[in-house]
Amino acid sequence: MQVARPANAATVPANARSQLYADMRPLGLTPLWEVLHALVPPQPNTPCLPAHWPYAQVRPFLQRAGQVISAEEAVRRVLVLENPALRGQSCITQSLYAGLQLILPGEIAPSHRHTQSALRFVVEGTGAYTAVDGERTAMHEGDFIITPSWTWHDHGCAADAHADGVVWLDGLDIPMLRFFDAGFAQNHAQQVQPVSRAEGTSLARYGHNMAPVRGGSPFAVTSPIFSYPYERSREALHQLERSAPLDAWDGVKLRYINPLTGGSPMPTMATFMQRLPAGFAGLPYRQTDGCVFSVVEGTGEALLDHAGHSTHISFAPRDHFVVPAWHTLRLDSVSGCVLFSYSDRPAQQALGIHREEQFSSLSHIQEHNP
Ligand code: 1HN
Repeated sequence: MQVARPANAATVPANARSQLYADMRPLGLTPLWEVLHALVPPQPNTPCLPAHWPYAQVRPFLQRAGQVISAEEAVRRVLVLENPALRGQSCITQSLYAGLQLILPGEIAPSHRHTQSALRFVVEGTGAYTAVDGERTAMHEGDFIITPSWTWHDHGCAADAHADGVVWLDGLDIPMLRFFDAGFAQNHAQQVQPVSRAEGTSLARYGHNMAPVRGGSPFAVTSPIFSYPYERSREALHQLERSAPLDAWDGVKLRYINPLTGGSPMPTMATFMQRLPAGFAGLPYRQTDGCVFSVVEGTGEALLDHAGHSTHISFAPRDHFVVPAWHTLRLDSVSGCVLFSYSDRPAQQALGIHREEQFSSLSHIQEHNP
């Protein structure tokens, strides 16, 4: 019996392969062997770039946006932080959205709901509130607030608030829902949803290491606490700085939790708050989850390395920066600082694909990076 032998480059006419590709293209057929290496890279090779949005440069544009459109007309008056390598795609990493939202005194941002989960991290100002599912919470600088998937939410700002209004960071899982084609949205019949619970109810029920005896989880897989006040996170970090050993990579870093599960507050996004003590020089690490940082207090340096390229970000309060997946990061601070951050880690963990590599010395980094 004759055995058909696979052709190799030497025996095949020069144009036979390209002719095959051209002939089968109309059928929606394409050769895997031309793209295999790019599809399954030896290590993550994100198209995202590191980027830094200094607040001193961003703030004037937010204020100008406040002069050209109302929150009501815009629905949400937001400047999107777009990754420089992904312009036009409204995302800061391939899986995460980030934007800075401004609300001015007396304005409302009308009520709606969507399947995308959102986090708010309050950057500047006081006098605004956000409402989730009938309960309002006042927004203070440094507070971390959740809008669970498919819950009605609107925002407002007191008429007597500071004229520059209130600015917060919005973090959403928009690209993930786009990837899954699972996005739905609806407008509420009323611009401002009715209040049905007293302010502070969710924190009293779930925010004191206690939980109601009966009843399940009001927001399914999302935390029942929708505002995590900065006052408490800050105090925890400062106490740990004084009384417990530092982590050589992170300084003092805590993750926010869903108190009913101990897991992340949202199914798609993890959030963190960390303190780098004065004089801290962190060791390098890299993770498969690209991470968005919001600088709360103090100044410092983020030193990134990826595929032979180094990036140095000198950050100040209210700045934002993004560390893409598998970029080696180390954090330094001469004065001491506090950083909020979020990533898609719980989604990766649910899929069993999250990885982290911690380097035990500064020189080690050279050996590992290509
Ligand atoms: C949204 O609903 C908010 O509720 C902010 O404040 C940003 C970006 C895209 C889609 C929905 C908000 C958003 C958003």
